Amino acid sequence: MQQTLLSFVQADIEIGQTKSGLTESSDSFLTHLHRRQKSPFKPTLAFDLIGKTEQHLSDKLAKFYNEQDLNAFSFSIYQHLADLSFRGLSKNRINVNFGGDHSLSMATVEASLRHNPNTLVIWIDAHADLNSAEESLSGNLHGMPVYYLMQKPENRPASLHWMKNHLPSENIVYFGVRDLDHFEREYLESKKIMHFTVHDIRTQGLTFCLSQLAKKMSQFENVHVSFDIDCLDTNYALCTGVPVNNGLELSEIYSLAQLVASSGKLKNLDMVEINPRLAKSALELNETFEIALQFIQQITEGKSEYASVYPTDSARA
Ligand SMILES: [Mn+2]
Repeated sequence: MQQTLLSFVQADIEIGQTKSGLTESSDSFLTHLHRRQKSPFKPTLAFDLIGKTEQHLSDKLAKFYNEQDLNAFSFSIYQHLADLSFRGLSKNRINVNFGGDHSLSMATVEASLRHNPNTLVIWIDAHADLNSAEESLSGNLHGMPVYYLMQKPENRPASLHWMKNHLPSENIVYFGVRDLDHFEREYLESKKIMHFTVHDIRTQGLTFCLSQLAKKMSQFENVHVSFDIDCLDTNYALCTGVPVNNGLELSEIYSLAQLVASSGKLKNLDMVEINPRLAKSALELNETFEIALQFIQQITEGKSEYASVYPTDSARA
């Protein structure tokens, strides 16, 4: 059977939020994958392990309410992750960064931009993750990555000077976003950042939204997809820290995945915020990893051979 080889980085970082367990996600996913490889419905994906980087929650939670808090923290793990992700990309195949919380995308998007500044980021998430430390109510870093990616390097706090590239506001598109605070809403409007809320997708139609996205993708050489599992509706087992209802359906994320696959431009992919410890059962965790696996397969190969065997929209209808 023809297999697709992908680079795989274990981005076991969980300090961007407050629930332990995200550092176990990539190992659990690999266990799930190995079990699946022994089943009759073998995935066609194979992963080349590039490396692993770990940052566990310690007793003292990392909270960031201002620049001083950011500068008091060592981002060496993030810097290391950026190097690993860049190494994965340099192998001339699609790289997957399996998280971890969404703060890790500061490092992986930095790697994508280092690889090619002409990169479009597609941020698939219930949240915009667009707060500065000063604007954040929670002080959780996983709500801030896009803000710091979009800052000019010289304006960033000293602890983020390892980030050499900046993400222009026209280089990002949001998909599935629906839980925005006032600051983020203003930011999206003032910077004219392209975004498709779930409401937009339902009122304008998925086909129209995807055609707009396709037009945007055509202006770029490379695509980085940052996939937060909480983009999906809470009907699905998500095992995630900040679920938001009225989310995307599986068929919608698979259509998006196929569009990206058909462009042939995907280079780097984040899969974040699946916390095995938040699963109510082993079955529930399996379902979530199965969604992740199918999404990765669809977005890298443009097909899924076993979608009918495992949970799908129709099975849940
Ligand atoms: Mn997120």
